Parts: sequence; structure tokens; C-alpha cells
Amino acid sequence: MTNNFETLEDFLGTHLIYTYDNGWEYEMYVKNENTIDYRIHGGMVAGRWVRDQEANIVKLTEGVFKITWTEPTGTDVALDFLPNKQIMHGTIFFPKWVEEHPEITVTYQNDHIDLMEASREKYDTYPKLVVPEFAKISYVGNAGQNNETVVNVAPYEGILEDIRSGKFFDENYQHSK
Ligand code: FER
Repeated sequence: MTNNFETLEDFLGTHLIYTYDNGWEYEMYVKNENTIDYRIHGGMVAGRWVRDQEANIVKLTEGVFKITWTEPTGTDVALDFLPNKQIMHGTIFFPKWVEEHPEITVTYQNDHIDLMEASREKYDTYPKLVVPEFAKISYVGNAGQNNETVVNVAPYEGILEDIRSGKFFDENYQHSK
């Protein structure tokens, strides 16, 4: 794995897989300076995947990067990545309704934005479920910015093994559906 991240430019275009200490497994693609794509592979909302989520992405200091955003579901997320050390820390702030009805959010969210916004009005927000966890980064790939093929299929059994073993992407970091 690469361990020479310094500037924000180094971090943009990076594709990461990590496992939180509570066992939840996530995949993040830092698409460009204000956009992320991701898939969720384990945990409360495993199976959920999202493209083109707007996010705030900054360098805190050399090799340390922070990504923060709020979801159409009302879930808020704050993530700190130390890719040179293969660790990150994330805090997820779930509204009460996602904890009670996680299955509503387990989908390709982009096709169901209206349902997410309706659900966050219909169900309870409070008390929120706060999940702060460290994670170990198991994969770092240099996908380049605005690569539309990194997150272009739903998560399936074995996809992370396919990615980590090098089967998923071709030599130009392209995945054909
Ligand atoms: C992460 C933690 C939470 C992450 C995404 C989320 C891609 C999103 C949670 C949600 O939308 O419910 O590390 O990385």
C-alpha cells in the first residue's frame, strides 16, 4: 500500500477500504475536492451505496485528512484519515429513525432521495445514535479523480476480495459493469 500522502492533492482520487473496530466495513472513494462515492459492506446499514455525495474535504496537517458531510437521511458523518499509518477514525451521528428502520436506507440512495427526505420528516430524529470508532485501513488505491467506474455497482459478496486481489480494476483503474 502507498504510504506517501502529504498534500490534499495526494488524497483526492484515493479509494480506501477500512474496517471499524466494531466490525463495520466501509469503502470510500474520494472523488474530487467536494465529492465522495461509497459502499457499505458490514454493519447496521450494510448494502447501502451512494454516488456523488457532497462533502467537505480538507487536509488537517501533512498526511491527515478530514471528510465531513450530512446525508439526505439526516445522518451526519465526520471522518479523519491517516492513510500513511493505515488508520482512520470516524464518528457517525444517526438520527433515531435510521437506527429503528435501517432497511429503508439500505439501497442505491441516488434513486431514492425523495424516500430519504420523506422518512427523515416522518420518523423520529432524537435521541441520535452516536458511533465513534477507530478503523484499520486494509486497502488504498490510486483511482484518480472523477473516475466514474470506482463505485458503479452494488456491493456483492466477495467484492472486497475482488478489489483487494486486483481483479476488480484493469490497469487504468477502470471497472466495467
Ligand atoms: C463511513 C461512515 C459512515 C462512511 C460512510 C458513512 C464511506 C455513511 C453512513 C450513512 O450514510 O449512513 O466511514 O464512509
